[in-house]
Amino acid sequence: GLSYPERLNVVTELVDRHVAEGRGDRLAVIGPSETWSYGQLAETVNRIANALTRDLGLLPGHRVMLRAANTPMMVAAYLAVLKAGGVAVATMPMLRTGELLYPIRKAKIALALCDHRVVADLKSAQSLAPELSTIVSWGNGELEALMAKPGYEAFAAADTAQDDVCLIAFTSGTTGEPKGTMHFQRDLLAICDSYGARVLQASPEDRFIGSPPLAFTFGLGGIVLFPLRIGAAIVLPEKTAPADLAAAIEQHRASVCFTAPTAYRAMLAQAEGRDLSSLRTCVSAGETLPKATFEAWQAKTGLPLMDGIGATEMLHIFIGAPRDKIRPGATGLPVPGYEARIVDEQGQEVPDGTPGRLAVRGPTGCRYLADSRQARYVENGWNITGDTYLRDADGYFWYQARSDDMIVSAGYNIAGPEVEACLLTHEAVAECGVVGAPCPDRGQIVKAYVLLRPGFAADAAMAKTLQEHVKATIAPYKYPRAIAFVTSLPKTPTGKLQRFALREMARA
Ligand code: 3SK
Repeated sequence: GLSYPERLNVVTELVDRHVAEGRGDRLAVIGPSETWSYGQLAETVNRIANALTRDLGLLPGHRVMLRAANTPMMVAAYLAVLKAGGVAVATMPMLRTGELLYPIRKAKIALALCDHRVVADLKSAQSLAPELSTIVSWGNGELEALMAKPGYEAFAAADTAQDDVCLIAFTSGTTGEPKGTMHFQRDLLAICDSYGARVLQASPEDRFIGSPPLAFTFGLGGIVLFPLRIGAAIVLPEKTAPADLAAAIEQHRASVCFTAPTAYRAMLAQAEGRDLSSLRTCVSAGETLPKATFEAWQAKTGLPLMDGIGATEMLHIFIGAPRDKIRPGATGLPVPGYEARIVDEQGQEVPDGTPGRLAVRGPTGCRYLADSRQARYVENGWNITGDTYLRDADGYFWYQARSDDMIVSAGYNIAGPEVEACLLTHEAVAECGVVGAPCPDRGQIVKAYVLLRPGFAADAAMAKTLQEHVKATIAPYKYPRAIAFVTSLPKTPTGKLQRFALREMARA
């Protein structure tokens, strides 16, 4: 098993150790306009940690919201919160005012650090949630003025315990409210020392790149924690759309890539002529990896896609396969340190070959922030993932379906009920149901079945209007790419929407 000292601050392990052991000049972060060595990263982290504790009143255990795209400053701000003993609550920059309110209120956040380019929505959220008393932006000189103070270049890491909570990652729920998943200082090392060391097996010469936002723990682990643990470099391109990712791989000779199958497929389609020969390891997660995508990527690059399933609740990937054990079509084997099994509705293990609920346990696991849904997600110490899987006789796990209403589109988890709630705020919508429809490119797309109020025309212009309404109200990636106008929706006798019936219609 993995064991860590009782007193543990992850930033000492992830950053300062490299400097202390003479690796301060090694490349740590390659951004669009700045490149930092490990020494420069350590100093930037220290300057922010001093600003947080000396100027902004941060005490160990305080929660700090972080809001930015994947930039070098976002990485440094994240690490600074951890080094100061705070709790990082990162949010995706595309979240809008309404979506920021829940984490602010639920995690009782008083302080936020934010890239000035995406501060507008956070300021609007602040006007509705005054408990967020302080927002400090960077990129406009505000945070930089504090960081520049004399004596701020050094900072002694907070004396945190290995089981102090250091991050809360919010996951979207199927039934509306997101859940805050809490992770300990030691968890951030545990994923590096299990998946990172035993499955990924990267080297300090590697350059890591990827597209998932750092607020999604898939991105945090793959793009930040795994490289820092081994003293490798992080590449953070300005844009992470598939064509931009391929260009950045070529430009920076990136060797380890973390993204979703959708992005690998799009890179195949859009990266014609790009030199991807620097790639050595390509991890695919966030949605199921079709065998056809595995084969097409291998044909183009000569590399197998390393499939994996993780969960925000578990922090990172818990089933995957090292490259010499990959079976195309299967997600893989439990990551060393984790156990996985298939259980029935009563929690009893089912025989190999039988589909059932995937249950997992290991060094990381689900601890929701003040949420009664904890009991539903954890049964006798086993985390129930919400996916239907089967295990074959060789111990490989094969994905069957999702057990809930979550739509997984291009790696994004989108809760159908949230999109429904948004559509219902439009004057033309009387009723609606939102489900995932199969899509060869994105895995699934968001499809809305809409019943209009009398007097509104069910035409292409209305579909466009509703799509724009969703994009303007919640994060744009959640908008329904397909809209079907209907005259009635399938309901139970008690009037509850039958999403399974809509899913069948969407499959037809
Ligand atoms: O498989 C996922 O969706 C996931 C979620 C959180 C962290 C890591 C992964 C791969």
